[in-house]
Amino acid sequence: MGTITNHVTNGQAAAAASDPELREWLESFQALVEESGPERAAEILDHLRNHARRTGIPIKFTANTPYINSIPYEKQPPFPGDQEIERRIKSIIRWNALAMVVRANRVEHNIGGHISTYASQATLFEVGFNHFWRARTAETEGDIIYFQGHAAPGIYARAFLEGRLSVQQLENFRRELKPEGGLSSYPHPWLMPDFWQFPTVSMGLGPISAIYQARFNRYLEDRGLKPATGAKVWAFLGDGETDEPEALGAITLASREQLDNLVFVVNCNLQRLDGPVRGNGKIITELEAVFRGAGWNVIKVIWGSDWDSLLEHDTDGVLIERMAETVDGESQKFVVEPGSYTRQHFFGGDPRLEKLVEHLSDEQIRRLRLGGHDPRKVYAAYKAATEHTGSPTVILARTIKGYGLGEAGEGRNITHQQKKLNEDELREFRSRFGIPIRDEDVAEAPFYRPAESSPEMQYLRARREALGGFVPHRAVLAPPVKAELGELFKEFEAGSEGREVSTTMAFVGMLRKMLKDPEIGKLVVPIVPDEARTFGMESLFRTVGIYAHGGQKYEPVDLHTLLYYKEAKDGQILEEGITEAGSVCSFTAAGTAYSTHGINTIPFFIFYSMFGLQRIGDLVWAAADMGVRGFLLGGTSGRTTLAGEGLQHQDGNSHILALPVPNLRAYDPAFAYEISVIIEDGIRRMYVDGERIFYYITVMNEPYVMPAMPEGAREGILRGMYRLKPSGVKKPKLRAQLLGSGAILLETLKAQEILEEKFGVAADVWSVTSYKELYRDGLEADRRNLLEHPSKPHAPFVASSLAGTQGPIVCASDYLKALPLMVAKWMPRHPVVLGTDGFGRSDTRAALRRFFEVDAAAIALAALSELHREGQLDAATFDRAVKELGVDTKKPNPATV
Ligand SMILES: Cc1ncc(C[n+]2csc(CCOP(=O)(O)OP(=O)(O)O)c2C)c(N)n1
Ligand SMILES: [Mg+2]
Repeated sequence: MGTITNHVTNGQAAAAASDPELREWLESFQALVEESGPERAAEILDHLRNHARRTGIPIKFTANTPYINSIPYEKQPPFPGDQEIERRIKSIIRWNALAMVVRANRVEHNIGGHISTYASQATLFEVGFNHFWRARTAETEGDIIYFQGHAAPGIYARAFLEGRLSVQQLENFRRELKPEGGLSSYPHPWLMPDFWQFPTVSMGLGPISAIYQARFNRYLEDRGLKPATGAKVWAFLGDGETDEPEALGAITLASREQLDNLVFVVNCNLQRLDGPVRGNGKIITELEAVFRGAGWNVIKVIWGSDWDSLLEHDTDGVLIERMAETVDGESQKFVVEPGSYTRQHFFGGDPRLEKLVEHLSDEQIRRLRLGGHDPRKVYAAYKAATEHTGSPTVILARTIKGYGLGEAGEGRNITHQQKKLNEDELREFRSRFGIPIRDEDVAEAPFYRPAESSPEMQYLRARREALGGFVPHRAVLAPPVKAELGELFKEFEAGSEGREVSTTMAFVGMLRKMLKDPEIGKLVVPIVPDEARTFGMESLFRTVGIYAHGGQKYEPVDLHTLLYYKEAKDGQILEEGITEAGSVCSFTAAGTAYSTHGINTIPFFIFYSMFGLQRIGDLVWAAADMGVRGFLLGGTSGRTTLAGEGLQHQDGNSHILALPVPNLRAYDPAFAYEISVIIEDGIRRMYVDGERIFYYITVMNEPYVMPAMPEGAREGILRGMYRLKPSGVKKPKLRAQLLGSGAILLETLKAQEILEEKFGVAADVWSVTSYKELYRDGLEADRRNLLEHPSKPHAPFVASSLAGTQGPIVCASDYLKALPLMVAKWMPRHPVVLGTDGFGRSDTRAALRRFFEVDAAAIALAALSELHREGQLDAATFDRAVKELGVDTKKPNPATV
């Protein structure tokens, strides 16, 4: 203490040496710090800065601090563990993680896996495992950890030491289809439901999910659904990963909401898959500015303990200056080259720098450890992060990709893809980390697990016991919901009694009732991305409130109205603003709380259907992997139902995009009772029976009278189709079967009238609520028929429903024609399909339906045309139909214009 230069960290000391005025200022500032303390010094600096601004003096803006550790050596807490034993444990895990990948790729060339990511991350994980991450127990909530996906081998290798995974399972890394089971490539809760909690490997999804998870944890606390605890959400991400828009896109939410229960750890190994993340720049500096600018607590862990004394002797600040000016591409080079190179190119050129490392051999220079590989530095950062309050923390930890791989990949551009090591490389790695495997065995890359009685194993167990058990670990914690919801939905089966309502309004009515229900009411989580008014949900603002951790600090402009914008700490609605990505993360957090927290929250996320699966499909895929429960509501859906909005808004796609998600049930209902049957059954299946499914339901904004539910329709609604309105014509000559869905069902009913009244065709109308359900069912029947004895064939539901019917089948929906076509083969006759392939337009519903050829006239003509082709209808009647229905047969194909 005492001299100025010891406290100057950015090279200003060098300038001060030749600038007496500056030196004087620095000395008096130093005196201020010593006499009045750092807080007072900071206050005075603030005043000075403000004064300078007021006087019009331009002050440079920087969100950066010097390129050194945020926690100086003097403030570093003592390391509480046995560093030597922890190093040995970590070395063994390193070896097993590497062996797992090497062995897998020997047996099966190109099966893949990653060595170098975990190699760079081992210390960042091990300090967490040994000192920070609490498991969930009956008493403690447990921390939530998003592990970087392709570091999975390291997590498996640790679980192997912990006795949670067998040699056999390790052998079968990436061979999940082996009869005895294997380990999934990356964290996939669907495939390892007792182990992984959070799928992270699609880059960017982990970080944004972690932010909303931390926020959702707060929401549960603020609403009294769980006690407030000190549990943290930790998210590990790669430095390359931060280029994904999702990774950084929600960081201001985290600071705005003061999520001090959230810690990001960015593994800054300066490399991504192909090469350097910022060869010509500095990723740590860039991220520091971004996160600090967003209001995060930023902790840089750049240099290991070996650098402490060098920095202490850097009295002129030249070392810090050199650190700041070295671009990442160059830093990477120092990892690959010998110490002599670093002496010459990093420490060289300035006698003061050269002198700093005079006492070190080239080998010692090469081994100067970086912060992310030094447990003491990492421990200090984690401790500070967990103790910090008021904002989230990001730790920017400098590591080396492929650490310890030497020639085989340490710091090399090829290292991300390195999966095979030869005997020499294995031997070197073994020796470097001191793994007790004999020379003659090393080529085999055998797994190594010390005896149970060894100090390593005892230590490892003791640490995890002290922290409550093993992580990661997933379990289903919530008991089934005990709700009998039939009564709740009864009113919707009666119809709207002449009132015109849209299915969205009907859904909102159901939501309102569910929110009031004594059993499930508090579990319901409505989520909207700034569309509540679009969907007529604003009445809920007042009744259940909009969630705001800090309550409402202003008087809303519409306070005097009945439905004013009410924000409240215990508000129930998650009004996310314009972020479908963020909203779906909330949906996922709420829909997996049955596992994460043991709470059966039931999310209803309603959004513009075009900006749903199409925009955030990968997040929905990850939610599906997690066994999410809840309801996605695609609002204003249908290509021709959303009048006026045009090409980008009108959705005729989403039911196609819902097809690939295996556990997503997708419905396109037309009437209130169809929706209520689907939701009631859905809640029962998910929350009472515990099925790993979730729902996508499209709702529309077109108002019409909701009919009462026909007798016996329930099963058909759920399985995908039912006969809604049989023809009333007695002894007809001609017949037709009209299948309508969602928005187009009413057109189908109109077509039925036209056919009966004008052309003597008796048409039955069917409501198809889900082509996806029909498709799944048909495929399963086909498969059974393929595998089983032909004497007892299985009939697809679509086939048995239409069996015995007569006349052409016409299917019409507001979605792509591919939907009905995929079940066409199981229909008794090949159907005519009408749909809305092509770009939408802005116009009225009637004009759009005419344009896309899905209006009543088009449906009626399709039936007549088919009858004509079959020889049942004469040419003159067909021509009359074209004329009377006003169909333009020369119009271009809407699918391509
Ligand atoms: C969305 C997405 N795009 C691409 C990939 C393929 N991928 C896997 S790891 C990786 C590089 C990761 O680099 P970084 O984030 O720096 O992590 P590191 O391995 O260096 O820790 C890439 C491109 C992916 N998993 N997800
Ligand atoms: Mg990286």
